[in-house]
Formats: sequence, structure tokens, C-alpha cells
Amino acid sequence: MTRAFIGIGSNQGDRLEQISQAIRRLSQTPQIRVVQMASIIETQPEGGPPQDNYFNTAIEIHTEHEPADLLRILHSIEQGLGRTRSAERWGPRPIDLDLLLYDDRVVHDPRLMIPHPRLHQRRFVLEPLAQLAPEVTHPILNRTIQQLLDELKSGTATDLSVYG
Ligand code: A4P
Ligand code: MG
Repeated sequence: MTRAFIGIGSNQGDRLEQISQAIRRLSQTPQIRVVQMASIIETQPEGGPPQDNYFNTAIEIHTEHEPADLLRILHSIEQGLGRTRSAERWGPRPIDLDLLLYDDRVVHDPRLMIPHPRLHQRRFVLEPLAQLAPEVTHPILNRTIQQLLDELKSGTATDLSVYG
């Protein structure tokens, strides 16, 4: 059994409904148990074109699926909820499901990077994650989620772009 964390974002359509649908579908998937959910926060868009505010949250799951399988499941739920992938990076979307952490596994493949490569730079990811797992250590940066959030808030985060 693996402890994994999924980041969830939505800024198009009925944001609350899409987030709850995504969590329901994950919880109905064999070999996935949703064990914890953070609060939903409203956030300003970071990056990309001008777009509406997001709702963001994160969940903890316990799963037997390997990371690549999990990513396929996340993509199929995104598609089921009307997500189409445009060429535009960081554009608006009805639902975005990102695999943030998978135990202390490190995967370095452009199709699947674990931990999520921008996790430590984004308050909309770290705030919900810190509610669920403040003590969990980032396996590359060797800091806890709470430390990463504190550093980001205080502006003392050094250049942590460790992924090149
Ligand atoms: N991919 C690689 N690693 C992962 C991973 N750990 N989890 C690949 C999920 N996907 C991963 O993602 C692009 C490709 O990344 C996928 O094909 C997958 O194989 P995508 O979901 O198609 O596109 P994206 O989400 O636009 O790109 P990206 O680079 O993942 O964007 P981010 O970093 O997720 O940012 N502002 C606010 N306030 N709230 C948000 O939620 N989200 C974004 C998207 C921008 N600004 C935001 C928010
Ligand atoms: Mg994404």
C-alpha cells in the first residue's frame, strides 16, 4: 500500500461540482481509497493567460496502483469531466488532477515527474498539502511540506529549481 497525494484544481464551469465528482470517481476506482481531503481554497491563477480564479484542494489516497497507472486513471477522470488538452500551457480547465507525491518515490520522466516539479513553488499546492501532511518530507529537497510552505510565505525560499 502506498500513500499518495493528488492536487486538484478547477477554474471553468461548476468548480465545486467538478471537484466533488473527481473525488467521487477516484474513490470508486478499485485499489484506490480516498482517506483525507483538505479544504477548498479560492486562488488567483498563476502563470498562463488571464483566466478566472481557481478552486484548489488536495487529497490523500492509499493505493496499490503504480504511478504510471495512477496517472492514466487521473487523465481518464479529467477527460470524463470534459477536460480537453489544448496547446496552451497553464490555460483554464474544468479539472486538473496532478500526482504530487507517491510515498518517497522519485520519478524523472517528462511524462511523469514525481514529486510534481512545481509543488514547492506554489502556494495553491502547498497550503492544501500542508493541511494533510505537514510532516511529510520532500524526497529531493529534504524539507518537510510545512517548511516549504513557510519558506514560500516568507519569501526565503532559495532557488529550488532542482529539476533543471
Ligand atoms: N506530468 C508530468 N508529471 C506529472 C505529475 N506528477 N502529475 C505530465 C500530473 N501530470 C504530470 O499536464 C501536462 C503533462 O504533464 C501531462 O501530459 C503529464 O503527462 P497537463 O495536466 O496536461 O497540463 P497542465 O496542467 O496545463 O500543465 P502542468 O505543467 O502540469 O501545469 P501545472 O503545473 O499543473 O499548472 N493557478 C492556480 N491558482 N491554481 C491552479 O491549480 N494550475 C495551473 C497548471 C496553472 N496555474 C494555476 C493552477
Ligand atoms: Mg496538470
